[in-house]
Order: sequence, then C-alpha cells, then structure tokens
Amino acid sequence: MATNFKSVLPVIDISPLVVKCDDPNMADDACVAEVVRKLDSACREVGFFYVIGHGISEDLIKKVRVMSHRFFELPSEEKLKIQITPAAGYRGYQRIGLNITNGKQDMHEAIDCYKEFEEGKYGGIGKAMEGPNKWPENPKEYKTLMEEYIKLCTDLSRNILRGISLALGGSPYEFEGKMMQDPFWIMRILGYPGVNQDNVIGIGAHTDYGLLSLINQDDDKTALQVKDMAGDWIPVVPIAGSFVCNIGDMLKILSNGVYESTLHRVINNFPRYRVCIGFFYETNFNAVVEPLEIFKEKHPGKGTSQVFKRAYGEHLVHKLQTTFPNLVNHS
Ligand SMILES: O=C(O)CCC(=O)C(=O)O
Ligand SMILES: [Fe+2]
Repeated sequence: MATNFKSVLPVIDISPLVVKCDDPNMADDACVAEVVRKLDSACREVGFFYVIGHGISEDLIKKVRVMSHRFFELPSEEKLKIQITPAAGYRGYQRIGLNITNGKQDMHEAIDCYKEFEEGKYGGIGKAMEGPNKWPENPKEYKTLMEEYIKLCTDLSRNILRGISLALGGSPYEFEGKMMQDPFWIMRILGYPGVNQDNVIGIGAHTDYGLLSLINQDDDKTALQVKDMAGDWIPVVPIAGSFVCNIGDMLKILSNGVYESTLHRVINNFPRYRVCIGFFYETNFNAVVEPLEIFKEKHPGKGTSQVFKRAYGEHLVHKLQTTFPNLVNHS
C-alpha cells in the first residue's frame, strides 16, 4: 500500500507531559520537549496518533467497554427505554441505521451524551440540546463509571492540547483562552454488529468537528481506518491501553490551518460485535471559532482565512439535524 507516512500511526508516550502538565515552565523539560516534537510531526503528517503513558488505568479503559458491551447485548425494548429524541436534546440511545453519514445509513447503534448545561444558558442556540443525559438502569453503576471516565478524558484532552499548543509555538495555554474556557464535550458509546462481509459501513468517511478526539476501541478487532495523504485507507490496529487521538475541524481552524483534520471511517467486517467509546473535546458551545492571533503570527506563510461564521453550537445542532433527519421529521 503506498503511503506518505508509515502505515502504522505514531505511538506517543506522553507521560513526561502528564507529569509536568501543571508546570508553566514545562517546555524547558527535555522530555516534554521531545513529546512536543512528536506531537507536532504526528499532527502535521497524519492528524492521528496513539497516546500511551496518559495516566488513565488500563482497567478502567477496558471496563467502560465491557460495560458498554453489556448494554448493547440487552433486548431492543430495554435499550429503547432511553431512546434519543430531539425533545430530549438529542441525548440517548439510537438504534442501528438511525445515524446517517454522507446520505447513507451507518451500521451502528449508540448512546450519545453531551455536556449538560442549565436551561437558557446559550439562549436560542442551545435550546435544541438542553436536557440531562439518558443513562440505562442496566448495567448498574454504568452512569457513575462513565461520568468518572468523562472527567478523566476531559483532563487528558486539556493536557494533550497543552502539548499541541507548545508544538504550534505558543504557551501551553493557548487552547484555554476565551473560546475555550468552558469546553463542551461529546461522548458517543458506539456498537457495531459483526457483519462478516465487505463494504458494510459502520460509520461513513468524515472528519470530527471539534478540537480533539479520544478513541477507546475494542482491542481484538481492527475496524477504524484513516485516509492518508496518498488517498489510501490505512487500518488503525488497536493497541491495548492506548487512546487513538485525532484532530478535529475546530483545531484545524484555530491552528491557522497548520494541522489538518483527517478523514476516517469504520468498517467492522469481523464476525464479532465491536464497541468503541469516542470522547470529543470541543470549544465553548457558543464560541465563534477563528484562527488564533498567536498562530497567525507564528505561521504567517501557512494560513487559513477560514472563520467559523456561526457559533460552534449552531454548527453542532445543524450536524445533528442532518445526521438524524428521520428523528427530526418524525417527531
Ligand atoms: O469507532 C471508531 O473507531 C471511531 C468512531 C468515529 O470516528 C466517530 O464517532 O466520530
Ligand atoms: Fe470520527
């Protein structure tokens, strides 16, 4: 397979960054500087990499998948008790085929969760997404486990972004400024039936639309694929205990186009069911995202004049309405 980068994505041990994450002088540490250099080349060349040494226990990473498998094994009527509706802020369970990407039904089911916020906080923009997340009663303790996981993923994303901020030539905190002081997040708990045949698409080709994504995938089947610069799809072979990390559209804009968000898709042509937990760290819900001044100064030759003409939250609601046209039309 011809590729412009190795068919194995970079694996980055970020432990030095995790250790120093609260030290404003972290960049002076030689081990942190090495992590930053690796993040820079991964973000420039691929937009996808594995992180290890991230500090979240392998047991917990595995447990959230095991519990999610248990939920998806329940009878359909059980799962539909927490069914997604526009009236519930697009939160909850969606059956197989409800999600549409590029006009086609995706072969997956999911629980979608979003950061909760008080009614009226974002006025008209936020209205469509108001409401609490919907958690099943079974498995027991699932909500508590997932909420703990979300907290850890939020901290980890912020810490990786500190490294990426340094990689772009800024201070560690450029992604904590006015557009990102109250970061939104999305979590999708995804289940892909094993179809054992080719060309059944679990999720069609797309880029993620936030800042940074953390993918926690079953470690015994390869289904996620990333499109490389030569246009070939390369498999993202699981590494136990790692997260697959990738850049979203908002980071592309904020970085002044220095980093790209990369197309990816999922095809589970294994006979067995696959679970993946996607955590998506975003800007403020109401941020109108544009390239950061510091990165325009640092990378003048690069440049994207791309400004996000509406608030990130409006973009998200629009995406949800195109992803779930059947929900919008029939409720
Ligand atoms: O299932 C996966 O590995 C990735 C899912 C994904 O790309 C997404 O939810 O945006
Ligand atoms: Fe994705």
